Amino acid sequence: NHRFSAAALGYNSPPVPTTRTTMRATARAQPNIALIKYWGKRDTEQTLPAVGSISITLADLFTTIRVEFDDAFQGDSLVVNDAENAAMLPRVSRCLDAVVGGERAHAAITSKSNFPIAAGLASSASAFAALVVAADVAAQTHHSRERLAGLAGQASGSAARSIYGGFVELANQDDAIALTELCPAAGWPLCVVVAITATGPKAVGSTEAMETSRETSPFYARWVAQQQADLDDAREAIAAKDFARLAAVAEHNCLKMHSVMWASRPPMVYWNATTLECMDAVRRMQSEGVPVFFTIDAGPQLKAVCEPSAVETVRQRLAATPGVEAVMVTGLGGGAGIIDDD
Ligand code: 2P0
Repeated sequence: NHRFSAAALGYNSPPVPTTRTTMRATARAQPNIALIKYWGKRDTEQTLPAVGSISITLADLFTTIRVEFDDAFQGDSLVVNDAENAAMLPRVSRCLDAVVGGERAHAAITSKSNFPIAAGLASSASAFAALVVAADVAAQTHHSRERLAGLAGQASGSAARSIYGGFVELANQDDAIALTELCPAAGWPLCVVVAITATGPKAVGSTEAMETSRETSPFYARWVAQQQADLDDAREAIAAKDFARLAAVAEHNCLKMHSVMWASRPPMVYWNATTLECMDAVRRMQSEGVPVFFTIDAGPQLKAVCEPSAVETVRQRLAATPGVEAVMVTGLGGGAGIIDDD
């Protein structure tokens, strides 16, 4: 996946400098949805989370990132969904420094996602997971998968989980994180229906919102203290493929995280009226015996997790909920990997 230009190999001699090398690779990663949420940092420099988390990696939403290092580039550049993106570039450049080293050649990065970005759909997770994998192969740094997860997690806490597929646990260690694939996607093939209730960027980014919660929410310390019990409960539910048990702990953990946000100063309420309508639709399905539960992240979209037998019912009911702009249906998928785009 790396290539040396014809000039570097001595063909077409002048006027191209003979030392010029370009190295490139393209990777794809899927977003993940946390069932037991990450909210809060213990170290903002290293982006170390205050709590562990458990997520599912999705199958059909993805971000594709191409990284090309070239000695001749004058600086890094970033194009996201066909538009130059200066705002994200410093964070992307820092991530490349961490993967490749500060002495690296400059890079041209292009990113494309097939779903709305920056709307609470974990686009930073799929983006940074794909970025570290592409950069590692382009620069031939040969990091281990665990190391790549650590590097993705430094750029964005949730991105570490998108290196892996299926059900993934991120656990806190002394001064690092550890990732475990609890169950592969095919081992318990649940479905996710995403109800889009509003598009466009969110009001407050997660990084800033987490800090506000840590500094001001009276519930933050309790949130951190209770997380291990929720992780243990969810891990056991996944091992037993006990849908009702996973549903109960996931909804509880989600509502607890949002309670921390609501009680922050200033308060952070990511939901809109349609989010609540969707929650009500899920409650009604549950009362009818449909195996489904909801989770909501730092945005207004509702994600309904269900057994495959229920996916058509869940899709129809959420699509028919007033205010829902669109629904997306996906299964669970694998971790980040290189793709051949030539
Ligand atoms: C999660 N979220 O576990 C939680 C639930 C949103 C709500 O991880 O500051 O973009 O880059 O580490 O990973 C979103 O936060 O934040 C997130 P940073 P990130 O999925």
